[in-house]
Amino acid sequence: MSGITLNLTPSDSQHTLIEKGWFGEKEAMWPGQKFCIEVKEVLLNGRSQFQDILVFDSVSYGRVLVLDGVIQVTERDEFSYQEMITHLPLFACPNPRKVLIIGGGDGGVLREVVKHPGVQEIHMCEIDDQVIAVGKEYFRSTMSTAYDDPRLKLIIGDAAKYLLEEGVAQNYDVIICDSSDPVGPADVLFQPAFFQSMQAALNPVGGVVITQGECQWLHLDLIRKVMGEIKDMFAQIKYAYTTIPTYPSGQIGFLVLSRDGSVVLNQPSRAVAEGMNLRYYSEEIHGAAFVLPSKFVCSCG
Ligand code: SPM
Repeated sequence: MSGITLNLTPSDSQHTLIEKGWFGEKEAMWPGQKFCIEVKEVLLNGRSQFQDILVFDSVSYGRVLVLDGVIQVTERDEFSYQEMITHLPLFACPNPRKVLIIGGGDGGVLREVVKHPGVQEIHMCEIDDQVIAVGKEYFRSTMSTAYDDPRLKLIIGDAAKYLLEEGVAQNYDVIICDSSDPVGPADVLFQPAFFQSMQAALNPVGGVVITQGECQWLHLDLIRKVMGEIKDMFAQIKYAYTTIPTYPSGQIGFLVLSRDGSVVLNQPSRAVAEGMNLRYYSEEIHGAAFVLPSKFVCSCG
């Protein structure tokens, strides 16, 4: 963590998203609908090399982090996303020892990964050190709580480049791609070449990849397209989802992938240990997350 300091240039653009005390999300990926949150106080509004960053305290959702006009986390419901994108692959993987987090600079996924005592090495590749700095400054007691864990190696850089150059040698047991949406810096993380790099970096025996998989209600075409593009790369391609009120349409999905046909993706391979302090994930919800509505199951099952 040392050496990363908050250093944003001024940005006014996100203030246009706050009108009469209400923040309204940019709706580029969900035309015709807009989620709004009542603002108590704007704490930060600036621009990093990669994106606009806004932090505000809200009236009913706690502190909120917004990147490029899109809500990334609110303190009230972030645990649903962070626990599910972390514990679905970590509990499905029979023996997770080495984990890669892609993105995740706010620290929430890292907070969950460190709860697994069997994990020996955690690599996190985040392109924007300013998201880490913002997490450290504004979410230090809620999300950015594990940056001092001795198992962590932080890589500030482009995950696509990192995986191409270093991935094959790593043999990760779990890869978690905690990306923002495919508009701006995260676009590359939804391309087939990036999935190929994750496949090459994954342990072929028992390894599990999970990626932020957008929303069944809004992005079925995108989900179907990505699943089609990667169908020859993995022995198993499954889709799961979680509920979360502050993401568009109240839910977000995950692509859950393995090169190993024998890994059971939709069930935990171990019991939840005492003291993990989980608020959303459970053995039952692990299985339920893979049960899709019949309208979607034919495309994503
Ligand atoms: N560690 C939390 C980072 C959140 N990353 C995912 C954000 C996705 C935001 N957009 C959701 C749109 C879903 N259709």
